[in-house]
Amino acid sequence: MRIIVAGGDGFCGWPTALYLSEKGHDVSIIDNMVRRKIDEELHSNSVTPIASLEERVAKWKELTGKEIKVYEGDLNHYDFLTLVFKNERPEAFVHFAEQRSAPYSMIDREHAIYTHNNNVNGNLNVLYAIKEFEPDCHLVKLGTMGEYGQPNIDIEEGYIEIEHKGRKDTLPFPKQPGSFYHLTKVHDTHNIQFACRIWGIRATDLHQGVVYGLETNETRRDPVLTNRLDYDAVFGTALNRFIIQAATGHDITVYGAGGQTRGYLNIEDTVRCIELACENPADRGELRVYNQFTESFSVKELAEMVTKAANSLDIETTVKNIENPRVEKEEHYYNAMATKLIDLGLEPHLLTQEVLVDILKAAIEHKERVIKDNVMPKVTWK
Ligand code: NAD
Ligand code: USQ
Repeated sequence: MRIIVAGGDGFCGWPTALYLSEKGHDVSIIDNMVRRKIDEELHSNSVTPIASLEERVAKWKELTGKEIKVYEGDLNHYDFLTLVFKNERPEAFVHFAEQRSAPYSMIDREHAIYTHNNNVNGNLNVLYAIKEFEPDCHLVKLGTMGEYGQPNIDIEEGYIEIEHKGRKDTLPFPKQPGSFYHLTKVHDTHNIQFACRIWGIRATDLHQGVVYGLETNETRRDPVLTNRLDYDAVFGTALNRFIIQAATGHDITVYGAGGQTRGYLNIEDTVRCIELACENPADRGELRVYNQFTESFSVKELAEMVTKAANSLDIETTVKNIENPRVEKEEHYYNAMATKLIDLGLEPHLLTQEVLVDILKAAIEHKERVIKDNVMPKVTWK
């Protein structure tokens, strides 16, 4: 298949581009490199040293003979996007290219507005490009489990059957997102749903949980292919942060009571889920929603698991319940469904002690790169 991976220089996008290329697809990357610029803005970095995108794709070609084309540009520049669509004529458009940090979106008004402009308008451009140039192209869009929030009922996969005053309907599951970032994903979902309904676009919205890990079979092939690994309080996500904190002797930062429960998945499952979504396109006019995670944990449980893994390498850790910078439920019911990707053939890589120790070893290898001042949270929701 001809597949565009937008956001193909990022944490999820880069290993996905490699995986799809390895599987024999004709892959092109779109990226405007804004994530690397945000590192400069935040005076932060990836724990793992990362090569430039140019070096990455050149190394991939040298090792495999496979070419991944690169289009450096912004989804918000419609002329640029038009050109890519005309050149590539994509059969699937995998859309990772958004500002994905909740804390970044909550820094101040400018960052909230940037996140909304970048994400909502970029996605609208993609919808228009599909309509205008490749109406059969399947949009595989990265959404988030955080669109649903933490309701006191089971979370279904996108839709819920409701009986109200004697009548029944299947309706979108209610959304209660927890940051301006998570809100952009809800807006995207609504725009995609509308475009499917009025223009007959085909789309799959992957409501992904928090991703952990860093390497896949493809990125392990050479240090130049290594993936990024974020640890700072703005872009680092819970489990990866805890592992890096353990590696550097920092306290493990559980926010508040620590009962916050989310769906999690290994980056090795992210790449496979994208492949499954691409191989099973939605029908014209259909918006499919898959919940993309494999296991649920509270942050308290994650801290305990990381402690055990660290102890097995003779590393002592301290878990600290620090004041929660976010406004969120700290103890709540959480039972989310995620069966559709399993039905399509996903075989989850579960969070074993072995997996934790593996990520911990990668963090230890590069621990001198961690800028300690970036670890404690400074952005607050209020
Ligand atoms: P990332 O920031 O590492 O990667 C995103 C990439 O998109 C970056 O390389 C960035 O430069 C690029 N980009 C951003 N805006 C762009 C634009 N307007 N035009 C072109 N390129 C642009 O993020 P990630 O962790 O790889 O996440 C990828 C997607 O998956 C995001 O949409 C995110 O919301 C979603 N997601 C991520 C996680 C996670 O735990 N990392 C979990 C659930 C969902
Ligand atoms: N948390 C801690 N300590 C930390 C960091 C986080 O207790 O040091 C807590 C947070 O308060 C939150 C939970 O861990 O309750 C998850 O936070 P996170 O930073 O790991 O994840 P989140 O902000 O939700 O965002 C990440 C990605 C985002 C994606 C989302 C999936 O950055 O792109 O959409 O995970 S989900 O959480 O399912 O919405």
